[in-house]
Amino acid sequence: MALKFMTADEAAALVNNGDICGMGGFTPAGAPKDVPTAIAKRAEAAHAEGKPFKIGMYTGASTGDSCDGALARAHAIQFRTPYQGNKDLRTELNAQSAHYFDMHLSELAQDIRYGFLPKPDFAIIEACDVVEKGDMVEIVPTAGVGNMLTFCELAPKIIIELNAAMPATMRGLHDLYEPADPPQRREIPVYKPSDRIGTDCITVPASKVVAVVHTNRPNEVGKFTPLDETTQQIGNNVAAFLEAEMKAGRIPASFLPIQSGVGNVANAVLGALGENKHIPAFEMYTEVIQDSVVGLMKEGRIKFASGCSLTIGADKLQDIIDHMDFFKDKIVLRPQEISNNPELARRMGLITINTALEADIFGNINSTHVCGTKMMNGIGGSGDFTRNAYISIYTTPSTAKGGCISAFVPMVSHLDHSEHSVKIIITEHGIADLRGKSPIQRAHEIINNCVDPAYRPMLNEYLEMSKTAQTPHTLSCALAMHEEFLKSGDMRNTKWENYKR
Ligand code: 0RQ
Repeated sequence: MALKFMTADEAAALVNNGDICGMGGFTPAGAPKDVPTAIAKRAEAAHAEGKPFKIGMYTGASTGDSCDGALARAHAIQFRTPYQGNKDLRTELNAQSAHYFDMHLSELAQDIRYGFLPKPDFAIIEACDVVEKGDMVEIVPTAGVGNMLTFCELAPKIIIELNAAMPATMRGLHDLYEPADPPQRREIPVYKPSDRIGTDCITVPASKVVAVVHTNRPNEVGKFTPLDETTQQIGNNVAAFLEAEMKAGRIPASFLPIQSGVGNVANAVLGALGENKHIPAFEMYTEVIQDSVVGLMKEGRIKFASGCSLTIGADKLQDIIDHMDFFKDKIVLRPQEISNNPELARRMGLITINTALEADIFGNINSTHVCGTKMMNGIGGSGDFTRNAYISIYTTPSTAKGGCISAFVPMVSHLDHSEHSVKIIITEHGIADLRGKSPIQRAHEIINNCVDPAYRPMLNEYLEMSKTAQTPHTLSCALAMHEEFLKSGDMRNTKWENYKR
C-alpha cells in the first residue's frame, strides 16, 4: 500500500472543525510543526468567512510556537490538555477563549484509554523514518515521544511529518511500551533507568496513515537565560544538601537517580550537581533531558539519562546526532506514561527536584497559578514525581519581579503539592528540611533559611498573630500579601493591620 505523500496544507485540509488532534512529542521536542501551522491558517480563513473552526488538542506537554503559538493566535483551540508553556496560548487560556485542563502528565494516555476523555480523531506526529512493511508501517519518533504511542493506537487517522532534519539513525534511542489497563495491568518491568522493555518504533496499519508530509525543521527549543548569582547559588545549595545526605547515610553511596524539572533554575541545579565532585557520577530518570545533561554526559558525570524528550537546543541535538555511537547506550526516550510513572518513581527511589512558583510557610506548593488565578504553565510532571519521590525537593528564587513578590507567603493562593508530599525547599539563601516537623516548626525552618531577609519580619509577625491552632492561620490575612501586590505592586507594603478583621 503506497503512502500518501502531500503538502502540509493538503494534510491540514483533512482536519475539520471540532476534530480532536493528539499531537506527538513532548515540549517542542518532537512536536509536529508544519501541519499545525497549516491548520491554524485554515482556521483563520474559516473565521474570516464567519465560520467556526476550533480543534480539541491533546499533547505530551508544551509544544513549539508553530503548534501551540500558531493555533492560539488563530483562536483555533477549543480545549487543550495536559500542559502548555506558550505565551500566546497562556493569554488565550486566561481569557477563557480556550478551555484548559491541567493534568498530571503520566495520566493522560490512560485516561483516554479508560474512556474518561474522548479518543482523538487524528494523531499528528513527527518521525525521522517511516518504513513500509506489507500492510503495516513502522514509525520512528524523533527528539520527543510524549503520548504518541497511545494517540497512534486510538486515532483512526494518522498524519506524519517526516522531518529531514532528524536522521533515521535516531532509531534505537526510543523504548516504546504501553502498560495493559486494569484489571490486566502487571508491574512495569523497569528496575533501573537503563532497562529497556519495549520497541524501537510504533507499528500501525498502513490504512490509518492518511498523510505523510515532508518537512525540514530543527527542534524549536528556546535558549536558557545564562546562570546568574541567584540560580547558581540555588544549584550550589541543592548540591550541598545532597552531598550532606549522602555523608549522613540517608542516600546510598552509589547515589540514586535524579529527576529534574524544566526551566532556568532546573538547568542551573543540574549544572551544580555535575560540578560537585563529592557526588558520584549519577543516572537520571526524568521527563525532560535539558541542555546541561549533554555536556555532563560527555564529562562522564551523568552515566545514563532516561527521559521522554531531548529538550535541548538545535546545536546540542546535532551534537547527539553526530555522535550517536557515544550517546545511544546512554540515553533512552520513553512514553510519558513510563518516564513519569509513579510506580517506577517509588521503586527506583528518585531524588526529585522541581521548581515552585510560590510556597507557603507551612510547606505547600503552588506550581501553576500567579496570584491564585492566572495560569502560568501547568503542573506538568511535578506531581507524578513529588508524591512518589525518595526525597522531594522544591527550588525557587526567594523573590520574583525585583523583590516585589515574595516566593513565600502565609498561604499559597493555589495548591498543587501539599505539605504531605514536600520534604525539602531550597532557595539562594538556604535549605529548609521539613521532614518530621510540625507546621509551626516548618514555618520557622522556612522563614529562617529560605525567605528573603526583607520578608522575614513580616512573616514572623504573621505567625505571632495566632497561637492557638495546629496550622496557625489568620484567615483575613492569609492572602493579604497577594492582595497588596495586586493593589500597590509590591508585597513589601503589606501591613497586617490593614487586612486583619
Ligand atoms: O517571569 O520571566 O516574566 O520575570 O515566573 O520564573 O524564576 O525564570 O523560573 O523558568 O524555572 O520557571 C514554576 C514557572 C518556574 C516552572 C516555573 C515569574 C518570574 C518569571 C519564571 P518573567 P523563573 P523557571 C517538569 C516539571 C511547573 C511544572 C513543573 C514551571 C517566571 O518551573 O512551570 O514543575 N513549573 N513541571 O518572574 C508571579 C510568583 C512568581 C512569578 C516566579 N510567585 N508570582 N510570578 N514568577 N515566581 C516540566 C514538565 O512537566 C514538562
